[in-house]
Amino acid sequence: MKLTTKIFIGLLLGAVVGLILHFSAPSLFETLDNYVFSLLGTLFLNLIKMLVVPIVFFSIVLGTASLGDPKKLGRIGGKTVAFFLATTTIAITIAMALAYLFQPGKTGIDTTGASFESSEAPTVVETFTNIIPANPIQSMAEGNMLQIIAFSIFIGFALAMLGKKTEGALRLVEQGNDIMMFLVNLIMRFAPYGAFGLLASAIGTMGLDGAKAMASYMLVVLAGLVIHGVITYGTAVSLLGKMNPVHFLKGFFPAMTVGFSTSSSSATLPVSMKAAQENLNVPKSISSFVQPLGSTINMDGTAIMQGVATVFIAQVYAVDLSFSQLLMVVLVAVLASIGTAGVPGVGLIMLAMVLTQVSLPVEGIALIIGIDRLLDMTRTALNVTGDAACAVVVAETEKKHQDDEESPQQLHA
Ligand code: DAS
Repeated sequence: MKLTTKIFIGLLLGAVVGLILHFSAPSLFETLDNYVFSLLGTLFLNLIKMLVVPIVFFSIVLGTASLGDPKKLGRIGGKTVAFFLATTTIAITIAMALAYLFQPGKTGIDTTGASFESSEAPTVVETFTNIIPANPIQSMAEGNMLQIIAFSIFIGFALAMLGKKTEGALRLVEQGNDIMMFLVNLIMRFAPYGAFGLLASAIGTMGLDGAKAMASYMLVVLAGLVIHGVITYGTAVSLLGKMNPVHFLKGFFPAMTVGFSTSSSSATLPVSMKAAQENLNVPKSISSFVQPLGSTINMDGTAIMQGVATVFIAQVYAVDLSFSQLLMVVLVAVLASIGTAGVPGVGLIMLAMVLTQVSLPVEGIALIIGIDRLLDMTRTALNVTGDAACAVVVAETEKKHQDDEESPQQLHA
């Protein structure tokens, strides 16, 4: 049986058991929650939290190193990275705006009992000044994600500049990243049981309010994905890519369905590149640079989930996020997407990192973990679409250069 099906079953069972116990046997629920549901949920959450720091380190070092020498990155690389950073920032901004507009987390769920340290929010200036870690090992021990990301970018940059001299170290990082991806897949096998425990506990505690909160969270994320896909990518493809957005959508649809069904940008890459080259006339040279890079460092769908989830969890726990904290969420999510590899469930692990950075309880993930696999399918479809939109735009803007570059050859021909 497919893992997705198992997670659905865990999800459904958790919701049903939680609701039945909530209304018919609250005392029995208490006992089961303490010895079964919370145990399963905490185990799963800790497995996820265990991987956050090493995944961020290895994947961002690798993502940055794969950009190569900035000088060699050149025009195409510069345009590609600029497009990725711009669209990811727009994505998370749309996501947080929608979450504030529709307030999915304001469901009156009583979370006053929840205890978590919400450290004093740093000002905007502090946010930027203390990005550079005085002691990277301490940053890792404390889970200071912005500092870990900054340190990882420096290491990746050094690997890119030192090239052959440090190919051994680069190989080591690649293997470290492979180990992390293996562990993500291993942990996701436990997801059905974790989803069951977390959902039974959450629904059993909150009743229908909890179910309503999850449903509204899901709808806001889906709305963000559609708005970003239609407006941001539609505008970029038609204005910059000089392509009819409907033609773009039709041409790339086969890859979107593969992204949806696999929940993995990396697994979808061959189909994404084929669709871009054959249906959207993106030159192979541009497609084979932009799309593999994008499947690693560009995940707008994931950023949208993280933006909505962060505001949603803050609302559920009645935490007012300050402006600098919101800025921090954008920064961390954009920088985190540099490393997030395209495998199922990795966005959820990165969400734990974003929540840590703004001192929100990672336990809040319990509310959304059950339905995350479904959302993972939808956001992966958007992730791969963003890479294709970038390829179309870069290809169009490169045309005038390619004409110039081709004309000398024509003269010699
Ligand atoms: N499943 C990831 C991808 O492949 C996205 C995510 O986990 O958010 O793009």
